[in-house]
Amino acid sequence: MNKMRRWIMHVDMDAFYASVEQGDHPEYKGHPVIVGGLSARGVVATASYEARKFGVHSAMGMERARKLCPQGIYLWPRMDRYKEVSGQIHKIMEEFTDCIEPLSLDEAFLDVTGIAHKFIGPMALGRSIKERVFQETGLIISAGLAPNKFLAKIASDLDKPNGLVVVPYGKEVEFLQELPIKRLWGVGRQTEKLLLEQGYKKIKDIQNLSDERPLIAILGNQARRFWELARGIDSRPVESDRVVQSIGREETYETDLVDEGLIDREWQYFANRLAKSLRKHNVMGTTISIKVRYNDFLTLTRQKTLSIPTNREDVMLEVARLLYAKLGKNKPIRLLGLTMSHLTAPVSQDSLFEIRKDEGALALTLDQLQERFGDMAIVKGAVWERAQEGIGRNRMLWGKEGKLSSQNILLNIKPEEEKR
Ligand code: TTP
Ligand code: MG
Repeated sequence: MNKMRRWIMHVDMDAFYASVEQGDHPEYKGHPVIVGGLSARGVVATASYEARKFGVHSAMGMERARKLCPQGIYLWPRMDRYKEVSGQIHKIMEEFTDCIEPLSLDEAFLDVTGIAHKFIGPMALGRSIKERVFQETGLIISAGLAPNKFLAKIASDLDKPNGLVVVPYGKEVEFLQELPIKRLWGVGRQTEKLLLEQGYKKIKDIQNLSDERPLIAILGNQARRFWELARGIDSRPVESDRVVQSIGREETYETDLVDEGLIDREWQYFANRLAKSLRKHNVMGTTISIKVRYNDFLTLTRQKTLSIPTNREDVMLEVARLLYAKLGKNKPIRLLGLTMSHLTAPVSQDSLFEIRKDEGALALTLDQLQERFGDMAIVKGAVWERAQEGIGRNRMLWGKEGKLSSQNILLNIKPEEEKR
């Protein structure tokens, strides 16, 4: 392999959660396994390839899945176990390179440029990593190797399961030409619709343009980037140092919320938990967002950016209440969420609202007590009440043994560079 050439690998585990379950329970092997929320409003997180034959897939309602595949093995997710396996896989990857950018528990980019010369070709390199992972964990990854991230990501998906696809240098344009334009990064449904209306169906329709100008009307300042992607040009590096970009919490309710008192108590609860998460990550933030989904699935988000960063529970609560009040809708609510973004290192002042000076200190003490005596040992009245009820009633998709699981804590992680 040519030493000078950049080689990027994208790996994605096949049917990750379900495969871990099959590995841990050999009796499930060869059978349709469906992992997800098993409650009435639960959603399929993933389905083994045996179950996919029945038409079951991620994000499908659990009731529908059960109808399609009544003989399936239905399981709650075991996030701790998946995290553990994910860590194991990460370690194996580190045997090859330390330039790894994890995208989720089961997906990562690897810059393998530095080790390419040790292999006969990219195919051999890919096979070697796949084999190591299989030996150690019994799990199968699909991988793509290409001159850049964009192509590697597409390649890993093309021959799933157990795929290994290499995009050789010089074949970038050919590789992309027949793919639908929605494969271009950043093309969401709306953009796809606009592009289709203008006659851009396949990536080759964009490749045929001599420059990006005809795309500007649709894509604005992103036109150049899309035009380059269509030609397989993408110079972004694999970012191994990543930082948390936002922290939030959201919940889907088994029973729609109508009572304003209960809704307010949710904001109190969210603000309390969010403040704790921010302190735990030792960050503050300036942008507070709420998300409200009504029972007709209308989903609204509103945000407010403060002039100085905060991690204060009362500030977040006030902002959440204000934003919520402004929505002015009177409809049953299916989901609520509260998120803090534009995170920064903590600053000492926080005088946006009139608050007692010692509140910051009090908050810290509460955290320390909670650490010692468990999460619910000491929390303020409404929050405590809410937490008690949450145990029975408001469990999330994933909530299991009376604990609000980490699944509803949204940690949005982005590469450092994008944050700057
Ligand atoms: P994916 O890689 O999208 O799916 P997968 O690994 O199950 O299957 P494959 O890659 O072979 O198509 O997601 C990885 C894990 O993330 C998946 O096992 C379960 C979880 N997940 C959800 O919880 N909800 C979702 O909607 C999706 C897509 C995934
Ligand atoms: Mg996967």
